[in-house]
Formats: sequence, C-alpha cells, structure tokens
Amino acid sequence: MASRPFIVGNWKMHGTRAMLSEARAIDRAAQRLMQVEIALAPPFTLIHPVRREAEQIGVGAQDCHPADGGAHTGDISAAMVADAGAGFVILGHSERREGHNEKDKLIAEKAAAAFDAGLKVILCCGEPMEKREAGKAVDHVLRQLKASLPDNVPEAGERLTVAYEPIWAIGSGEAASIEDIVAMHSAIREFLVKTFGEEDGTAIRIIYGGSVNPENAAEIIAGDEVNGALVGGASLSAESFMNIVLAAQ
Ligand code: G2H
Repeated sequence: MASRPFIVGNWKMHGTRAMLSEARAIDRAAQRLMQVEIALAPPFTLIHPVRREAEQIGVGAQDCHPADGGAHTGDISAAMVADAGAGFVILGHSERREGHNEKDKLIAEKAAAAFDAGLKVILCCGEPMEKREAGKAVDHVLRQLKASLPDNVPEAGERLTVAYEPIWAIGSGEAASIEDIVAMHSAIREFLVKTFGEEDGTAIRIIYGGSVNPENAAEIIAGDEVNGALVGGASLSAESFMNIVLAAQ
C-alpha cells in the first residue's frame, strides 16, 4: 500500500497565466507538507509554466494522443507533454469519454503511449447513475477498467494510479457516500491484485474523485483503500486545495 496520500488537482479547462499565483502558493505550502504527495494537472498551455514555478509538487497533463506524432491537427503526444514538464497524464476521464466520444480501446492506446514516453498514468473509471441504480456499478467499473488498461503496464505499482469517479458525483456538489466509495475501492483493489499480483496490485493507488471539497475530504481520504483524491472545482484556489491536502495528512 502506498504510504503517502496522493492529492491531485485537475484544473480541467480553467486557467490562464493569471492562475500561476495559485500554483506558486500551492507549491510553497507543499514544502511544509511532505507527508502528502501533491500534484496539479493544468491545461496543456500551463504545464511548462507551472513546472517552472513549482519545485515541490508533481505536474501532469489531462490527456495525450496515442500516436508519437504526425498529421493530427490540434493534438498533443505523450512525448510532448513529457517534454513540457509533465510527469503523468490523466486518461479516461468521463468528460473525455463523453465530450470526445473516447472509448476504452483508445484510452488503452493512450495509456500505452504514455508509459512508452516515461509518464505515469492516472486512469479514470466510473459509473453513470443508471448503472448504480440498477445495482451494476461494480460490474460496470471493473469492465471499464479492464478494457482501458494496455496489455503492458510497466512498474504498475509505481506508475499506475486508478481514479474512481462516479459520473453523477462529478461537479455536482454531491460526493458519493463513504460506504459506496469504500465498497468500490475494495472491488477495484481485488481486481488489481488479481491482474497485477500481490505486490503491484496493493501498491497501485486508488484515488476518489467527484465533488471532493475541504468539508468532506477528511472522511473520504480516511476510507479503507482510498489512497487520495482527484479534485476538480476545489483545486482552483490554493486555499481550498490546501485545505483538502491538510485534511489528508
Ligand atoms: C471529477 C473531479 C476532478 P470535481 O471530475 O476530476 O471534479 O471535483 O469538480 O467533481
């Protein structure tokens, strides 16, 4: 099991250079909070500037293309985000699955490209409300996870993080209940141990995302098999993000 909680801010499509002051403030505060691993995933345009400003925290991307390069107007390869200073990439977020019609197979190809480029991967999975109401949430998430993983995950325990994000909880202000989070995380843990073996399967971090805020963070992050949080809206201000980090200590 990973020793330090992992708290990642996903800035989504928010942030111009004016937001660099928040990244600086987060980085300064992080220097006094070494017992938590902290990272930010800003938009592509801010990866390099945030990396330059921040010494302590991890910096990552929110997507990458599966190809190494070529005629893909508007796309960015895994090697390019690594070159800009990213150490990881978030893949399979439901906003990309829905907004860009990304399927599991494409996500697995992106993950393979990211690993080849030396990046770590935060692989997102989560169920829509209909599946939860039908009692099929665990089946849905495990099937999605299995299909979104590439055939080869190098150093899985170290380089793969799974983010469980129930779609209905994202940006809704209503996080999943701690009971539902713990039940899903333990099903994911069982799947990871079966897939990657005891050592890697227990070392892979499983983080929760979906309306995490300074008020609910302590309870969520203390949950069994919850190794941290992927935070959207509440990561946009250094104050609220660092209050979540403090709750994770
Ligand atoms: C879920 C999360 C971050 P929010 O997407 O990935 O966003 O915390 O705004 O629900």
